[in-house]
Amino acid sequence: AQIAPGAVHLPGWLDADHQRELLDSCREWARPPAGLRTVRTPGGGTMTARQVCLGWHWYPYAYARTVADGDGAPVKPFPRWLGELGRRAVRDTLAGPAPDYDIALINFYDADARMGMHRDSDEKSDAPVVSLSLGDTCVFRFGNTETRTRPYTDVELRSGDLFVFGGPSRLAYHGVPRVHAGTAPPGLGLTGRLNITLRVSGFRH
Ligand code: MD3
Ligand code: FE
Repeated sequence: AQIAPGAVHLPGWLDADHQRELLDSCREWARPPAGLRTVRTPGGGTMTARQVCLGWHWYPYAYARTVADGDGAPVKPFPRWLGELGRRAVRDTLAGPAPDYDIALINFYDADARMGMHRDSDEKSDAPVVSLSLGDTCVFRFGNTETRTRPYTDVELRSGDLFVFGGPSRLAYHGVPRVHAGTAPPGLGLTGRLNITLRVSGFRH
């Protein structure tokens, strides 16, 4: 379903087997070196969702090749198959060119984690962002490009859902006001929620 121009939600895009495979990969990526870390903001706060990056390491508010706010190790490589998955996601949702994805940001939410309203503007490309959800259902808040307040649309994101944000939605404010604990598919073996976003850096390599 199209939520706004360029913002398309495909519930259940990943079947149970593909969800489990992606979860296994996320667990590997979360291991040190350059594994799961707590994101500290320049103002001295900490994000409640913990994160691991592939390809380029994000820290508020720029990208680098090493995990300066973690163990200092080089960021893990972005696998080719993940780029193929991203292109397939775009092909299934939007018209337009097939992007060459080179960044994955993986956010791990426990029951109390949230993400405040923000825009993703640290990439130098306007290619669509691909979002994949695993585990617990969350409330995803999709706003507007002008303000971090109303009007916005709340959508439930469930395990296996795909969301693609391109065109005029690429710079919209968005956030995750809540996670519904205990709603993950019983067979998946995940407590909490995972979100994988695929992005094009637009940087010279
Ligand atoms: C709309 N992640 O990683 S996914 C993020 O569920 C982020 O972890 C949330 O916001 C999460 O930056 C929301 C949906 C999402 C991701 C990226 C977007 C929506 C977006 C980029 C541009 C516009
Ligand atoms: Fe975001």
